[in-house]
Amino acid sequence: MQLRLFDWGPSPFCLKVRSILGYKGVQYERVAVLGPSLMELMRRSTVRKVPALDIDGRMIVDSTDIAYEIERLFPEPSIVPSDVYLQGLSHALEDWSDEALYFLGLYFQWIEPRGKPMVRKAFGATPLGIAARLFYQHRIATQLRGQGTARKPLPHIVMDLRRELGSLAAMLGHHPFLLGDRPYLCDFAVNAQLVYLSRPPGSAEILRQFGVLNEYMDRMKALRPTARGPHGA
Ligand SMILES: N[C@@H](CCC(=O)N[C@@H](CS)C(=O)NCC(=O)O)C(=O)O
Repeated sequence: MQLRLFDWGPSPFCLKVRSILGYKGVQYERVAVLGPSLMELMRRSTVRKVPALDIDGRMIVDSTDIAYEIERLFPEPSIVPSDVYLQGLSHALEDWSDEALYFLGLYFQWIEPRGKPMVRKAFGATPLGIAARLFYQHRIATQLRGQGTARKPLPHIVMDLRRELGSLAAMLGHHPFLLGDRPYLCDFAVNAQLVYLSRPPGSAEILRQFGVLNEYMDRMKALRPTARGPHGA
């Protein structure tokens, strides 16, 4: 089986997929999307977002769909709880991090002034990089205003982020992972957004105040592929 991941290094959704593939020990080719492969992605996906995973010529888009397809093809170690209540909870937490936590990261990366130099660096100074950055700068500002985050003053957004991180810290106070002793899909999703939030200075300084979350991120980073146990050393 041949897997090609259309990937953008800084994207939390790409990190989520890369870390699931890594945890399951799946080999794949990483295709950087900012370059010649962009045209291939545009041609083969109507969603036109990354991550997108080509599995033997079949294109799967959206990190959630990709995660479930990886789970189907490579079931061990499983990232979906067998208990249906926990399955529901894992999905809800995954969707919350993808659809709520993400917008806070996006704000601190693209709108809050201290995040902007990192965006410039990530896109680079090639004509394609500059054009893509300006295009997304406009699109993301519009998106964040429409979604509501960018209409709030900074102290309000800081309060929102503290509340989100506080709720995660409370959940992680008693268990190594969100739903207990082993990581599930929700952990890969949440951790990816935390890593994204750990980069721009504005959100990084808030995240640093939650020691439990920093330990959790270290634990997620230390996961190793294993077909035998629930999680590696
Ligand atoms: N719900 C999607 C979100 C993916 C997403 O928003 N990806 C961003 C990069 S972080 C993207 O491709 N943006 C390009 C665009 O919107 O045109 C997922 O989980 O995969």
